[in-house]
Amino acid sequence: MTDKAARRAKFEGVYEVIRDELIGHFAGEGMPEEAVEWYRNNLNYNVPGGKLNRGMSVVDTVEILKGRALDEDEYFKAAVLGWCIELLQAYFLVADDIMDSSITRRAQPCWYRLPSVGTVAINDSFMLEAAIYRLLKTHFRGQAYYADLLDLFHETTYQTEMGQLVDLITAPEDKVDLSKFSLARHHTIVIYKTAYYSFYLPVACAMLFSNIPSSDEHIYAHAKSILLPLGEYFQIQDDFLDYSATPEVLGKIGTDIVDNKCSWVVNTALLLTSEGGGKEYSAEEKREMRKVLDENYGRKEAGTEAKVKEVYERLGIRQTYEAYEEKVVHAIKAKIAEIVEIEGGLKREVFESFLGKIYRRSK
Ligand code: DMA
Ligand code: MG
Ligand code: MG
Ligand code: MG
Repeated sequence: MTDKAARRAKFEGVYEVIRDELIGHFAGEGMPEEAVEWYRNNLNYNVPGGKLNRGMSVVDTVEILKGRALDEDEYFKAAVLGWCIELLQAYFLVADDIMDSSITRRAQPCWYRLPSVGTVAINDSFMLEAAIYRLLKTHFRGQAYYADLLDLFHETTYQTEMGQLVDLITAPEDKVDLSKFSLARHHTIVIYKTAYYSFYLPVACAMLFSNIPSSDEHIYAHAKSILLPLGEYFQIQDDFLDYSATPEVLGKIGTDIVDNKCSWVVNTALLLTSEGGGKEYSAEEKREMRKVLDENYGRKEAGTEAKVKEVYERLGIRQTYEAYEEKVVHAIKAKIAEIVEIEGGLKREVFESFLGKIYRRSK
């Protein structure tokens, strides 16, 4: 087993413990056996099968901050925090797939798409969220930073929901209006719906766990100033892969074009077909491509999605993306290099490790 696979297996081992603990509590409330079975299925179907980047980052970050390997108890507790983030993610994804009318997730049908599940998935998503607070109560109640941890999860959940709201209302099903889109609107959406919970949350959890006091606000603010741009880059990758990756590799079928989403890809296409952008095309060609986008984006009719993708190919969005990726990674590396490492503060390796996990990812 590679070192990476072994680290993953160890982290997954902790899932078994917390799952059984959650089910044990649920059964202990005298719930009927069929409900116990339902809850177990909900957890097993929706929580463990992802990349686990967010969850494992808590453990990795704690190790980096402490500058040593963790003892068994420290490892277990850090991993519980990691699984709390994976539960938060599972909660958001079960709901997100309903709202985005998605078909598959992690190479299996979306939970709500199972005929035996349907709209019960809405309550199941709430139960995944509630599991976070059970775990925090069981394992962290006695810690001085318990209130900070609760506050962090609540705040982050709210931020994500704000982002989801803007994402959803910018993409009305019945009214396509590409002039409403902009990279500024996209920036707001992705910072809120993705960057806080995927990048800031794991590091802030690890910082609290490592006893960096929340009153050291400047340290948390400094971490945020690097992690939010990293999160924006990550969601731009997600937007790009939605159109460019095969479902076999991605584990999910892209829905952004049909769903009328304010994605980085369509915003880039709008820019390249605007008067100032895309210098290699004549004004006539740009008008023509923009017309194809206006008439085919966000539509359910057969063939419309393919027409939009044709314009993306013609515009060379893949090359634009590659150039974007190199530029943003350069800028993030420059921010990381600015960190002055002091005792009890941040370490450059925390951010380098995150960047290493996502740079040029294909899924
Ligand atoms: C992801 O947005 C954000 C949250 C909070 C789940 P998305 O709909 O682009 O995600 P995905 O592509 O995984 O459905
Ligand atoms: Mg989605
Ligand atoms: Mg979504
Ligand atoms: Mg997406």
